[in-house]
Amino acid sequence: MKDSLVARIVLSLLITIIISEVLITSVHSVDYDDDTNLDFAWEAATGPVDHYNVYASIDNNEYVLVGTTTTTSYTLTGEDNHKYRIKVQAVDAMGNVGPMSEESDTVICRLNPWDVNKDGVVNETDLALVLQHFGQAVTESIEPNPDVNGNGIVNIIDLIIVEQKY
Ligand SMILES: [Ca+2]
Ligand SMILES: [Ca+2]
Ligand SMILES: [Ca+2]
Repeated sequence: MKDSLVARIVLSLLITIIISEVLITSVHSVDYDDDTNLDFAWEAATGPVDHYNVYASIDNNEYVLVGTTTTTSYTLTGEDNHKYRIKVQAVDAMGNVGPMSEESDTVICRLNPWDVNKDGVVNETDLALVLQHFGQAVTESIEPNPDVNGNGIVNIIDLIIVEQKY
């Protein structure tokens, strides 16, 4: 009985003092990225952190360990039209692992989002797709996606972006 009490006290010390939970802060103001470098950042855990384990979920699949870092940021390499989220865990030099963080915001990798129908050219077809959905909310990752700037609504801004890339 005594032994297990000691073990429990040591364990709770590990959790509360050595490593705190990591608070994720996404560096994206919008939830899509138009290149393949998807940058994630988080606040440093308190305690003697040696490194962080970074887990990623692609398209809502289960989280997989993708790498470790000694800094408080990580860059995932995205692929076009896939969704990415991460979770992070702090680890100390003894290998004690802190609690898993909350999920980050979802970042959608969308290369050339102004080419709405993804045929390699920006032309009247893309403009027409934006106009067809003008004023509509876009909450899901749909294809083709007329919400060019990824802010959840199809409006004049999306039209302007397509016209600029025409
Ligand atoms: Ca980027
Ligand atoms: Ca097009
Ligand atoms: Ca929009």
